[in-house]
Amino acid sequence: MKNTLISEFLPLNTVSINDRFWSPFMERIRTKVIPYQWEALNDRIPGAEPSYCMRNFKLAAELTHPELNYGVPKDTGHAGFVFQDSDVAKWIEAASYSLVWHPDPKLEQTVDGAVDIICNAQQDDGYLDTFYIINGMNKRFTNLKDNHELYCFGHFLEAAVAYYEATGKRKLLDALIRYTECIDNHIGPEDGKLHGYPGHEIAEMALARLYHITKDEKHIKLATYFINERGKSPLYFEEETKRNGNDFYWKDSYMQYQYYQAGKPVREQFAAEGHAVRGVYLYSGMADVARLTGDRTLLEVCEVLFANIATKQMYITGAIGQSAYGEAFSYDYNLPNDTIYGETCAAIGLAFFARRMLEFAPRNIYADVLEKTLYNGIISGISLDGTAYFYVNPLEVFPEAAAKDNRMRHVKIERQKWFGCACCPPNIARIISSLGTYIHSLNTDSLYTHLYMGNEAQFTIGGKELFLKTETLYPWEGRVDSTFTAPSGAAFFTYGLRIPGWCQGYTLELNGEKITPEVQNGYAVIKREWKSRDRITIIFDMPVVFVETSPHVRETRGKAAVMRGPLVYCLEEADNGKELCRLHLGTPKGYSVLHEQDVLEGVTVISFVGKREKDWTNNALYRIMETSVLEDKPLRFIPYYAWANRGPGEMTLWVNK
Ligand code: FUB
Ligand code: ZN
Repeated sequence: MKNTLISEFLPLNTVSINDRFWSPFMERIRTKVIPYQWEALNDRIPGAEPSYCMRNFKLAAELTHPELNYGVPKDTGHAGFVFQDSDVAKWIEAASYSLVWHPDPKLEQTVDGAVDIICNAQQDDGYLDTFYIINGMNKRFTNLKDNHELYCFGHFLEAAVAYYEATGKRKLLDALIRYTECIDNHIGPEDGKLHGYPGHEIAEMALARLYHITKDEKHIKLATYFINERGKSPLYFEEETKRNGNDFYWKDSYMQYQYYQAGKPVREQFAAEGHAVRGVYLYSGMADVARLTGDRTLLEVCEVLFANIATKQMYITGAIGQSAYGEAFSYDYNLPNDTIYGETCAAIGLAFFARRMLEFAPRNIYADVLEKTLYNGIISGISLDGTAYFYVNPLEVFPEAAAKDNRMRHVKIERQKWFGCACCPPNIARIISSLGTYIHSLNTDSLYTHLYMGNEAQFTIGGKELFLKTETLYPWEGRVDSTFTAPSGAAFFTYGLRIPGWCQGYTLELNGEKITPEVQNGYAVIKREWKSRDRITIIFDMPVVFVETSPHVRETRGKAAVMRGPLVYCLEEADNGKELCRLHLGTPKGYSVLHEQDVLEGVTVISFVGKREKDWTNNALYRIMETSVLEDKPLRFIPYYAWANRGPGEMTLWVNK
């Protein structure tokens, strides 16, 4: 496997999306979210928790260059979380992607301004973290476990690469290359360096991305070191804790160092454990390093970890992280719906992981998870008007419980304008604005389509340049039409189209003729010479289906979820009244599946006559069980991602069978 680049997703600048479902999301990110988040990072949103992010950078810049005056009072300390810097990094990344598909000189100027402030805070030796620049550089690198230096570094690397790729501007990239050198000078295997690694992973995948640009072996070596050193005995975090008198918050927890995925070497970790975002960011970095260095043992662990998540610890929406305690994975088949954590960032991290596994092999198990997260558990994190966010994504809410039951303290029933810990909003912005890089992947002799949406892609295969234009109303309708254009002549290659795991039946046509190509790992593969006007039409059957969970899952016993295509549906109080727990699916005789353009920015609504448990004649709390207690009740389901856009109320995804 050494150095074989198995396949790569087409880069953002070669894919343009024009899609009925996704384009409005992308436009909202561009026109509302990115400008709104810039205001939030500058503490200019009335009524929202201040971010302090840019204020910290300005202060750090003023301390570094006393001749500068951004107007931040000198006695102001660092404010917000230790990882506040990462918010602007994610924002720059999102803005960069949007500049690729929608050039905007004004936005570019704003980013340039932010980059100037950030770079003014950089120290002579390349160091760049406002928490320590403001609080005392003598303390830096003394708490890699908890203080997020390498996390902020990783986010900035991603931002720097994205901004460079979008604009060709090197200022931030060069600053980050210097910061990488600074870290390399302090951390690594050599004597005299700290044998540490990130307490919150992301630097691993960010360094892999930097390496992609620089081809500097030092960069991939550092990523590999972070991964291989993690969890080795003697445990760096333990030694660091003792040496520097740091706290160890998880010492009495069942997780211990596995909270950081550092309780054992990564190759001995076979189930996803600990903080969920950290976990999936680490696994994504492991997949990158495995691919770039040809490390099969690392790939095998990634496969095992992916399977553990997808088959035992993932919600039907693609949400992960079952436990608010530690924002963490918990144990197999434990999938509570109301006390779930399901952080938006964790679903995003899972999409990163799935995308990377697809680069190893086009397998629909990976693409199914990618699609599930994108259409459900990720976009549930943002309101339909793009101005409010969920951090926690429950699958069931009962407003009074969310307010008064301590086990649900973390659950909000309405999206928030911003958060003190605002990791999720800019993370949504960066994944949606980079959606173009999640659709098709390419290797020397094959093109694969993993996600279906309206787009036009440009790629080169066998020395020939080709275009592939896709038109579809997916996920509302199952028909997808794709047409090749081959201006430099026909090209011989394999085209693989994903057959989604949810799909029970489909037809495939090539130039109007029905074909039945071989299906490999969930991809219909067509090997031929492709020429201009070759047209592939795939029509997925998209009936309404009821889905149940494995009998090992206690929380959904006797319940089923409604799905259509990749979308998971839910019931809301706004459509179905109170006490959703009394509703039953029954045995519906027919469904209405109607696209309602004026509902929730345009959604396909599913309605049918189900059942409701009748009122009791007396108002007792208990009674002897009776048999016939159900009455007919029209049920109206909306896509889960669109819930909580019509004011507070109950919601449930799982419904009594
Ligand atoms: O620690 C940084 C980020 O804040 C994590 O990824 C999120 O889970 C939140 O805790
Ligand atoms: Zn988050």
